[in-house]
Amino acid sequence: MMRALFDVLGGLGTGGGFAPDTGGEARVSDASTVRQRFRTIFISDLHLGTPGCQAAALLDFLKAHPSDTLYLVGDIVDGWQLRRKWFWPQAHNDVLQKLLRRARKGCRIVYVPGNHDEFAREFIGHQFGGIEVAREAVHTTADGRQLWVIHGDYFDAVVQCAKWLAYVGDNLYEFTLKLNRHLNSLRARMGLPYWSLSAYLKHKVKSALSYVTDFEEAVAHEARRRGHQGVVCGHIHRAEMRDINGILYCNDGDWVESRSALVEHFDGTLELLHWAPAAHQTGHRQAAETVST
Ligand SMILES: [Mn+2]
Repeated sequence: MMRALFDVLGGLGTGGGFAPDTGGEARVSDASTVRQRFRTIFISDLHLGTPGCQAAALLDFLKAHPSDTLYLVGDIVDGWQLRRKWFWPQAHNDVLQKLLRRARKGCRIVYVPGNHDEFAREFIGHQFGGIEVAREAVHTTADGRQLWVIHGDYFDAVVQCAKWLAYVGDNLYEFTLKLNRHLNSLRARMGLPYWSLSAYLKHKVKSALSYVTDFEEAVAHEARRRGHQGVVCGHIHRAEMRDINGILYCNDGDWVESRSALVEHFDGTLELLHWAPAAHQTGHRQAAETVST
């Protein structure tokens, strides 16, 4: 629903996961790919506890890609949905067990709760089963860049505030329509062609109302203010990696729709991965799920 809402608000296309570090499109990885270890993996918005969570695909992804460090960037368990209706199939247990086993085997796991799992924010500073719970984190890449790691829901309020400012801007726009008439009668007297100030401003206001762009820019702006070189977040279910005014903005996407992750190679290169489950495994997995649920 969130995604649909953002699609309407932002007029989004699909994909578009541009990877500036590798200079190409986001790579598609699947179960047939050779097992590959990464220095760091960032995933968020798993929404365990909802039917939308693609737990089986996530398990395959985690098996195919071990890592030294794993960041869980919020909305891991969907407490909001679980309170309304209990939904907890075996595959969701498997994901939690997989994560705990990974921590036991020496993977550093940092859990930054989001808004759907805000209950976990009570445990900030603690750890369970080797998984550290933190309000936010700063990750240093192998090539020395500092990335601020946050879920991103805080910026809803920032964007709402920006929207309010845009509304004020809209009233100003009404005023400019009047100004436009005067301006153009003046231009006509000077022998200049018609120039639409209102059309120009309308374009400006319209782009100011794009939620996704506002969110991305607000997050990047705050990362810069804090002196980081980049930021990794989730929340809006839109995988992205791009430069925003000199700040590397990374959104690791989600495991409800896009099945995406941000990964760091051992040389510090960052890359967005989209997980495509291998066709021959899908049938097998569905059969297994039917038995276990
Ligand atoms: Mn969220």
